[in-house]
Amino acid sequence: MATLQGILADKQIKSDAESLAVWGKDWTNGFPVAPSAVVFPESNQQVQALVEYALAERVGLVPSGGRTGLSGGAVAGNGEVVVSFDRMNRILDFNPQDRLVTCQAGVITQSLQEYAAEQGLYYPVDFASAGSSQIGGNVATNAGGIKVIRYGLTRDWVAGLRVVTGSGELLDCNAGLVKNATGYDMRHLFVGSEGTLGLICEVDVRLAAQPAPQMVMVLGVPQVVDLLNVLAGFNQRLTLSAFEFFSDLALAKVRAHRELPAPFATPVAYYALLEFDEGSLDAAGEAFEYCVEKGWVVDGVVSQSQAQAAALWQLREGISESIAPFTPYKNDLSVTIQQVPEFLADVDQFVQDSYPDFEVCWYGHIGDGNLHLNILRPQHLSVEEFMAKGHAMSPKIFALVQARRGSISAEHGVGLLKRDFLNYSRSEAEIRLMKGLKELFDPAQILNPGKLLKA
Ligand code: 2HG
Ligand code: ZN
Repeated sequence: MATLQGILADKQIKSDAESLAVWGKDWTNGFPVAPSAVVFPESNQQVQALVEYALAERVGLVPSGGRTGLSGGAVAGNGEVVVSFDRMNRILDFNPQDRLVTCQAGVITQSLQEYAAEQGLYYPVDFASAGSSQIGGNVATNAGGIKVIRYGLTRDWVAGLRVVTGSGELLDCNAGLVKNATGYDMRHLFVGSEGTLGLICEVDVRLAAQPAPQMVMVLGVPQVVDLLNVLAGFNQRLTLSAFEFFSDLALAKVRAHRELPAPFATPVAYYALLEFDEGSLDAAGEAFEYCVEKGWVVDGVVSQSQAQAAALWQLREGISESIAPFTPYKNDLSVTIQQVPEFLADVDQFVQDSYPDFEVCWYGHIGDGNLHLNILRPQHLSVEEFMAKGHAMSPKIFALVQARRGSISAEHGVGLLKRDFLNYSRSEAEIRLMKGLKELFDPAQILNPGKLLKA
């Protein structure tokens, strides 16, 4: 009989109740948490041995990174063994000519950002949970975040992967090459596969040139439709690194939570947060004046120092944490940028018609079409009552997304939360082919069972 003790040292195995509770879940609530053990491999060979073990014992493996996910992708609810990459957290190699850094999957995003800066380079994928999330998890979910309009998603920076499939084979995909026209690029299949096709052990990450120091502007924009006019007005004059938005309700929550000052004296329905190179300040000033003349923007503030830039970013990046105590009904949706105002109005209308006492707290990455929909729980409803209403709401909201050929999960993944709704964004034929790929890479269905695809 195969045993975990035959593969790993005692310190690499945990099965006490507290550890099972901690490593058995991510930031998503509401799913049962019941892993049988948590293991901490230290090498690709140990990961392979764990897959052999799972095949022999017919037990599921749930890969686990920083557990900051919001779709239950790292929840182990069924006696699975959680494979944590916490001990595979070394940077293995750096190659300045190729601007490539090879990371073990458990390297924290922020550590990679800092390492890149030490080399005079830049890792541009960034988001509020960068201090805890891990590179392997970012790749598994194709993490997006706040710089996508300039730098793209995690996928764009993955130059190679070492992955163990559900058959226990270690694949070496693309090895850091820029050009490689030898057929199917399996690296990209693993990006966003949520641990269902293989366990990501190592990632070759391409780094970018360091940008100039950044400046941040926050603008007051009364109408949603004008957020896109402002975006176009700035895009015509300069290169933006970020274009985010939040509603006045979102601002109120984050300000109360972090005791932050208002960006300007009079509240406005929506705010845009823009970031750009300091050399673009004059062009940004021109764009600002143009937007004010047009009546799209009624107020604005620009950072005078790096500290002020960071303080303004808190107004956006602190929102998710600040509303968590309200146990919000959460969704992460996208449509093409041009459809954002109409889509947002559709959702607002639906919520108002169906649940007039619900408040929508809008924010997100509007510059790339990604809206975070958070509906706050009214005090008179218990968490259970509110979640039941949320459950009833989901298919209706997803139908609005589907009507616009949008995505029911723009950047947070499918996991358990969206699994049963995948058909709102992917066709029957696509889902059939996805299941075929799952069968090919994980014939015994041991990798992150029950996530992304229904059995
Ligand atoms: C963000 O952009 C994160 O702040 C979290 O993706 C979004 O909690 C959310 O809805
Ligand atoms: Zn986001």
